[in-house]
Amino acid sequence: MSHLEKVDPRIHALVQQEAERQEGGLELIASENFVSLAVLEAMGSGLTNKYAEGYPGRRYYGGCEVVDKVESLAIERACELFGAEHANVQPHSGAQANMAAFLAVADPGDTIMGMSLTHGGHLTHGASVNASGRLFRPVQYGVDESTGLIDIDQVRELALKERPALIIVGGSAYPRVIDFEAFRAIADDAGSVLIVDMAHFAGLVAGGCYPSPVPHAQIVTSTTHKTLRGPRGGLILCTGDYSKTVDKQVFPGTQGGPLEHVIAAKAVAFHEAMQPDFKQYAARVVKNAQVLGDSLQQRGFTLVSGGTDSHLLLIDLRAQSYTGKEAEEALGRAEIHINKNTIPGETRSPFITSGIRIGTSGLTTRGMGEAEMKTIGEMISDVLSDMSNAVVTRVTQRVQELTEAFPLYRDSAAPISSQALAD
Ligand code: DSN
Repeated sequence: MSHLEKVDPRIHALVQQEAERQEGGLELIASENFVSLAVLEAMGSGLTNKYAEGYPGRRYYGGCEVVDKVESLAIERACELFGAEHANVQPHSGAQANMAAFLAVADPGDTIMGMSLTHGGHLTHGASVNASGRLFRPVQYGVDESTGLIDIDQVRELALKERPALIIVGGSAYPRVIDFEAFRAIADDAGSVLIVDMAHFAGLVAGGCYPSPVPHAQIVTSTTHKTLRGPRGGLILCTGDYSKTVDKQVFPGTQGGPLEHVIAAKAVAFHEAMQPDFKQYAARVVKNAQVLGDSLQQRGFTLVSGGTDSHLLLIDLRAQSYTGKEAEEALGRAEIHINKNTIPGETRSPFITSGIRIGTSGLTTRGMGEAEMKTIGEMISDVLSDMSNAVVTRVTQRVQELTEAFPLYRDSAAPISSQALAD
């Protein structure tokens, strides 16, 4: 019996239940992935007990000699993995990384420029409901609605008119490659700092199948848990001349004590991403997304931008008789997990939406390939064209066959719920 089971059987049971849910379903949420047991073990370690405000060698607490080594290793590996001059591995999340990056180059009240949320950007890139849209003066660019591609002429025009302190590019629902060089040229002409939020595609950059923003942007922010397949957390990379200001805005600017157990897990994930098989993984993620996209297109679905260069697909449901919310719920009943998502030109609320977003990072981690993606495209299409219980039941059986053929943690040395918690 694990300690957790002995001390708190209710939470233990819920952890177990979630482990079974993950094992038994098809996780196609584009921002999710499955960490290795090594990452999980580092995250569940006693490093959580240590306070370490400050940075390696310059802490506000004694006894930091071990966590200094952990954090230094994480920094060193992040720089090596992405070819960056400086890394800050302390942001607790992508949102925190973005806020610290913004405050490093802009003051409250300054103009900032980011891609609108409904066009594939992110909440933290200046949306009115987010602190980024309240502390700063946001101006937003978008995609050309007829192509689904970033309208670089609009970006240039807006940047030269508004002369923002910063331009941020990257987001949560843009499936295509971004021209970072063009963004940097615009930022230079407008007197702005270029920040790239590579949260979604960081693992693809690490695996060499998506262009790196690092040579072009002064600051690159990321999460570590999406395609990069690390623990839930944030990361900032920057050029040497921004290192001091970025570090200052993470701590003491926006955060207190770093989560050294999570930083250790980030270091493990960076190490894993430097192994040759991670390159193959990243390439398979993209190929799988393309095959799944083709399969859905063959069944009559419309993909925003016509396809993908990454791990994610954005499906435009305006020609269908159901909303994104209804699609998410119907697929969820069959244990196929995707999320409703706004699309460019959205007219419905973010709780309803006219689109869904699908990603292949998680199922690729499970070992699924092109044949499974074709099948999954058919399963998604079957459920969405007939949401009856009979179809859902039939598809759920196929989901079970697939998940049993591609175990997640079940056949590992220890199950997800007890690896980090075992005696
Ligand atoms: N909420 C994340 C996503 O799903 O893309 C981004 O922060």
